Amino acid sequence: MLLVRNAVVAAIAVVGVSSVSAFGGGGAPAIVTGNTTGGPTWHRTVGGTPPTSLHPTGTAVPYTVTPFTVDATGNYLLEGSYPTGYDGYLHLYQNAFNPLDQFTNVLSADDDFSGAFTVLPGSSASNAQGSQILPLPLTAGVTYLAVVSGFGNLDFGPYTLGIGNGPGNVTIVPEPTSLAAIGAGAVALLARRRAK
Ligand SMILES: [Ca+2]
Ligand SMILES: [Ca+2]
Repeated sequence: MLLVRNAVVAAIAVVGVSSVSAFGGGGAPAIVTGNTTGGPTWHRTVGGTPPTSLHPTGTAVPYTVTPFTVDATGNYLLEGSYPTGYDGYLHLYQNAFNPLDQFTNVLSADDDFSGAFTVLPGSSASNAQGSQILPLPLTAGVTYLAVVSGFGNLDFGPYTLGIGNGPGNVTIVPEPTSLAAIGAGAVALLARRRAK
């Protein structure tokens, strides 16, 4: 039951992702654009590797979830850019993400990054609220989940998420359309169970 509920949560969150693209060739990053506006909300953590506490005011922050895999084990970077200037936040989970169980499976989280982006084009100098998760060892074939949200409950909007700078290709899985279909099936399953 918990697994089904998590699948529904992930499917609903991914609906906010509007486009996915990846460059060809070895070690290709994935660049995802999306929007957290109107998304489900969570009580986010305070950044760290791993985070160890919940933030006192970021108690109901809209988020989206982007599952991905890498095809070669090694260090990868995650970056978040928030073009409308709201204060965005980036979390990385492995295997599963439960917004009500923030410290299970969490690897790292970051609020602000002031340097030049590596995976995303351009510099974050004009986007001081961008995020970067430092190179972390990721394992080929494991499902990771990038959670984009905001600093505060009113921080939401469009974003660009970049995952890469590693030895292998980054693949967003599953496609948002097929995941939405899985989510619809899970919702129907829940409805049938509740009807009994
Ligand atoms: Ca930020
Ligand atoms: Ca900030």
